[in-house]
Parts: sequence; structure tokens; C-alpha cells
Amino acid sequence: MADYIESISEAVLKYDVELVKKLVPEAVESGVDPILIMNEGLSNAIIEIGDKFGREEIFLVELMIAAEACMGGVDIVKKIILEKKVDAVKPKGVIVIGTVEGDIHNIGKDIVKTLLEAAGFEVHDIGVDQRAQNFVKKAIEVNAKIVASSALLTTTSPNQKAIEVELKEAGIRDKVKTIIGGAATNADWSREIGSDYYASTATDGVKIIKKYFEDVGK
Ligand code: B12
Repeated sequence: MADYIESISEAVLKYDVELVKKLVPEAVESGVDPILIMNEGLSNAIIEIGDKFGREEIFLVELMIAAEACMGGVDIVKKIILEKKVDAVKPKGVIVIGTVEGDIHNIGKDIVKTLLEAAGFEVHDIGVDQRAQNFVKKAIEVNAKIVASSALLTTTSPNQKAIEVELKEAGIRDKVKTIIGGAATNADWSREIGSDYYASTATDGVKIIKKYFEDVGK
């Protein structure tokens, strides 16, 4: 099992998109937990690549190819997780999710979305590079109880604050809870901008959201 996780990581680190696409379904077939594949095989590898990029050891183009390999793997895991979803009958709650304006990072957001859907929530993904107004517009349209935003860049995380402001301006701040995540965020940032919750991982985010809906109902 650990061998598969390691091989998947190595394939991302070697920018081998095809090998990632081959190994991921094989790993699942042989009983490796798909969530482990996302969190340890794929995410850890892309974060290592990001560190190399940060230290200027690799070029942007290499970062992009590694991201493509990682996304290829995440897409396969997503399909597998959602196929296995059992409690699809009645959604447990409505959530709007997206990546903030100026930011096109979607891997983490997509993992959060997949795990939420697998847990039975109705998730409206507005995509990447989304203005605060779009989060609010969608929340009103679908009557969401949670607005979740992802920010990976220190230059774009202020747009999570903009979501708080827009929710207030629309007069619905007391009707929805906000949760933030992504590498540019932390608990202090969450407190500073007044978001209700922060999670450092997709799994923790899903736990928080599940607990919220269990406590208050839909
Ligand atoms: C892959 C990647 C890219 C890919 C993105 C591909 C894609 N489709 O997403 C590409 C190559 C396009 C890219 C571009 C850029 N990137 Co980039 N990128 C990364 C990298 C390596 C990994 C991000 C990632 O996918 N991680 C894996 C996922 C699973 O982790 P995650 O997103 O953090 O999500 C997890 C949690 O945070 C959480 N989570 C995430 N969102 C949410 C939301 C909620 C609600 C919750 C509850 C939880 C949650 O759940 C996830 C799973 O547990 C990071 C390095 C890093 N350490 O983050 C740099 C990084 C974020 N990028 C960086 C930079 C600088 C850029 C560019 C500006 C580069 C350039 N010069 O052009 C551009 C910006 C483009 C833009 N406008 O957005 C910097 C940011 C520096 C900073 N402090 O602002 C980083 C940190 C790299 C570095 N060390 O320098 N990037």
C-alpha cells in the first residue's frame, strides 16, 4: 500500500502524467484508500514541487506539468469516490465553494468539493478566479448555508475578506456561515477577516461542515 503512495508521489515529482494516470486506478483496485492517495500521494508531492519552485530550483513550466499530473490523479480519484457515494438520495446541506478572484489554483478546492459531495452535501462550485459578489449571488440563488472559499496566494487571500463584506452588504451575513482554506490562509487570518471557520485540510473542513449541519439541521 505504502509502495503505491510512494510511486504515485514519485510519478508527480518526475512530471510523469501518464504514469500517475496508470498508478492511481491500480492503487485503488488493490485497496489503497482513495483519500490517502489524494492527501499523501498527490497533495504531498505537489506541495514538495511548490517548495522547489519557491526555492527557484525548478521553473514555472515544470510546476505546471507537475500540477497537470496531480490534477490527472485527483480527477480519477474524484470519479472513484463519487461512484462509491451511497447516501445520494437527500442532500445533507447546501454549500457554495470557489477560489477567490485573481487565483486560479483549483486542486485543493476540488478535493474539498469531492469530499463534501461524497459525504452527501449539495455543492455548488463556482470555479476559480471568482469575485466576492459571485459567491454571494450563488449563495442567494441556491439558498446555501455555507460559503467556502479557497485562496493560495497571499495577494488573493484579501478577497476572502471581500466575501465577508459582500455578504454583509447583501444582508445575508447572519444567514450563512463562512469557511476558508488554502495555503495562504490560517486560523489568525480567519479571525482577522471574521470568517466563521478555518480548516487546514479538506478532511478537517468536511468535519467542521458536517458538525455544523448536524448541530443546526439543514
Ligand atoms: C500547483 C500550483 C500551481 C499550479 C495551479 C494548478 C491548478 N490547477 O490548481 C499553477 C502552475 C497554475 C500555479 C500558478 C501560480 N502559482 Co502556484 N502553486 C502550486 C502549488 C505547487 C501547489 C498548490 C496545490 O495544488 N496544492 C495541493 C492542494 C491539495 O493543497 P491546497 O490547495 O493547499 O489545499 C488543501 C488545503 O489547503 C485545503 N483547502 C484548500 N482550499 C480550501 C478551501 C476550504 C474552504 C477548505 C475548508 C479547505 C481548503 O484542502 C486541501 C487538501 O487538504 C503551490 C505550493 C503550495 N505549497 O501550496 C504553489 C503556490 C501556491 N503558487 C505560487 C505562485 C507564486 C504561483 C504563481 C503566481 C506563479 C507565477 N509566477 O505565475 C501562479 C499564480 C496563478 C494564479 N493567478 O493563481 C506560490 C504562492 C506564494 C504566495 N505566498 O503567494 C506557491 C506557494 C508556490 C511557492 N512556494 O512559491 N501554481
